[in-house]
Amino acid sequence: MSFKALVAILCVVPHALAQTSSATATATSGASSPSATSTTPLNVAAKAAGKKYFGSATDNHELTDSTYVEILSDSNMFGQITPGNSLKWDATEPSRGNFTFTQGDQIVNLAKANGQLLRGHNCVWHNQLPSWVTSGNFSADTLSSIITTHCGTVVGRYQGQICFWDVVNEPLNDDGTLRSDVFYDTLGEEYISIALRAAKAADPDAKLYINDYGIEGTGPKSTGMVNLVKSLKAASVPIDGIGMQAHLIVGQVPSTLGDNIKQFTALGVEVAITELDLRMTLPATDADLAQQKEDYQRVISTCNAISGCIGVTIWDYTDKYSWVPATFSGQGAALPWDENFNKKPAYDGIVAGFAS
Ligand code: 9MR
Repeated sequence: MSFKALVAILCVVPHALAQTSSATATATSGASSPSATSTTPLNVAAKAAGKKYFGSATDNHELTDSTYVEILSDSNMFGQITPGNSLKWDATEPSRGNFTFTQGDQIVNLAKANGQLLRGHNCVWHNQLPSWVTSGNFSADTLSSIITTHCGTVVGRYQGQICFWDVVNEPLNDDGTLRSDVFYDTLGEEYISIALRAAKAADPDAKLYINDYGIEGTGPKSTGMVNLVKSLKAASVPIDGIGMQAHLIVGQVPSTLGDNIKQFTALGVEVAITELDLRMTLPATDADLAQQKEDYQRVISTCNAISGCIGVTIWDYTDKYSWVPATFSGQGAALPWDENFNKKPAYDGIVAGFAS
């Protein structure tokens, strides 16, 4: 086994990364687009600031793109990888009891070969569920056992290899109440503890998270998360972290981001920013890109200032593979690299955020 692979398996954060990058640091973007000037790789910047990693999501179909893979695989740039789709329920247990890990293994093996940490995403979510789960009309007992088998098998498959797990994804409504889905409607709040306990049994050393969007600023949804974590802790349910997705809009970073991260860490859990991107209306102007740089810097420096905010993951790194345009018509340019792999001003904002 290589040193790099061993480091990843032990969930240890490697030290003393070189201050160099194989990626081109000052590539210019399109004829007139402003580009980044920093030569500091992002994971190096995060580690120098005392964070565990700076990471990126990725997806299997992107791994045939050699330019993409070369940048993704640079552990000075990305110290952590999240599989964007391949560990979800529809990918891992498409029919009951039949587990498939080909896609998941591909990304896990890539990260291990690169010496990168992994975040598992996810065990239980209302979305991307196979119809056998949503339409099974299962009793509470049966669904409980289905969740236990699913989370236990998926987390157990990668025991000792995936350091952080989004065990429960997006459980909250915007008003802070629990979302209606097949799990909640059948089992009530208990489905969350069933999933967390199964994950804990399968990998006692993994950090177990609840992950959601719209909990970046204070408000009813963040309060709902606080109450949920309090109630889990009161019941001795294993919970280690809150994942703040942070799918944000340029010019609209919540002013209460720092206060909110602090109210989460005050619960005795860690916080990770798990899916950061900052979208804008297209076409992107130079002013938009300058504002985006400021916004990335603000999010990163806010996490940087709070020791319980342990790392930041962007939801893929290049606009070429962002989820945004397909979901929000007319919007995009949300990531620090443009679709031609040129670094945007946002890149400098991230480096400055870790340096502040
Ligand atoms: O990036 C994922 C995209 O490829 C999928 O089509 C989509 C389906 O719901 O899920 C995307 O990832 C989501 C993540 O799992 C949870 N938070 C929101 C992300 C963006 O939609």
